[in-house]
Amino acid sequence: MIDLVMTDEVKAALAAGRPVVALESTIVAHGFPRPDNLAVGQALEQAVRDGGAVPATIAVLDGRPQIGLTPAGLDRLANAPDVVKVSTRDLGHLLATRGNGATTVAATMVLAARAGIRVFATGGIGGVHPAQPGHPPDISADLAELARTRVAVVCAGAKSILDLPATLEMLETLGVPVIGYGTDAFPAFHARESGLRVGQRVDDAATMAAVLHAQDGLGLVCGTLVCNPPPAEAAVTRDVLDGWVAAALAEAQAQGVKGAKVTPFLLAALDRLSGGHSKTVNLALAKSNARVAAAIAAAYAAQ
Ligand code: PSU
Ligand code: MN
Repeated sequence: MIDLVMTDEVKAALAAGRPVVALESTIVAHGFPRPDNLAVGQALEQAVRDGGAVPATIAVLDGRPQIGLTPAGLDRLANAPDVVKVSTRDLGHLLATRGNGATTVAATMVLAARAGIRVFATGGIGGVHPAQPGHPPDISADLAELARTRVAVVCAGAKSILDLPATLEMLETLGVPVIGYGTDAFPAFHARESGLRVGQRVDDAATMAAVLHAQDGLGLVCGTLVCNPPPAEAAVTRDVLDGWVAAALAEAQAQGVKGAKVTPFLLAALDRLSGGHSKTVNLALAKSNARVAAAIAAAYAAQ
């Protein structure tokens, strides 16, 4: 077995059965521009602590999976020039070649599950990208991972740059539970509503933890999507959002952006087109998700 490098704090919490929340690292290395991104990573860890759990930011450094980062490790993740975006299929090669990687939702789920962490917070998951004429379908590996790895992912839905109806259908096809946390709506990341509904609604952390225990008891191996709408004071309306997204997609198409570069390109374009507001919403919702994840992890550990 590959060794997981854990911080002392994470190791002690897991050994004692205390709540731990996994955090992804692509959002730090590639989701927010420098120099703000280090502060984003720190803020997410603080939000998990404020919610009563231990944060475990997950990444790969020198080919070794990190479950929890030291301050120096987080700094490296945010600022080193050679940190690649790593999804599940990239992990083996990155480990074997001793590379540095920021893990997507999918790769973070894999490593969290290996470490025995049941709850994970992110901003928004990847999903089905809008069809582009002449291009094959682009569907994030986050969806496949949610179908086969037992980690609950607290998010504000799928990123608003995606085809949300198609993403929701794919989650249904894959058998992934999609649960609204205090809402019946499937959030649209920057907006609290997408016009789509979730499968079920849960209003408190204890019930959410009970759902996870019930899934464990059935031996289900899939993940769970816990959809927490963005905080009302930061969220934008769907009309505003639709305008930003249409413009960002048009830029990506005009420039022929493809593959793993699509998501970071669109997030950067959205931020420019929104005059920086997109980033403000992204940070507010990621912190909110970290707090909710901490509450669910605490309730899960207590049951
Ligand atoms: N949401 C954000 N910022 C991000 C991402 C999501 O607000 O940087 C990242 C996540 O790590 C997610 C990834 O797993 O984008 C999806 O990329 P792709 O579509 O290439 O699978
Ligand atoms: Mn893709």
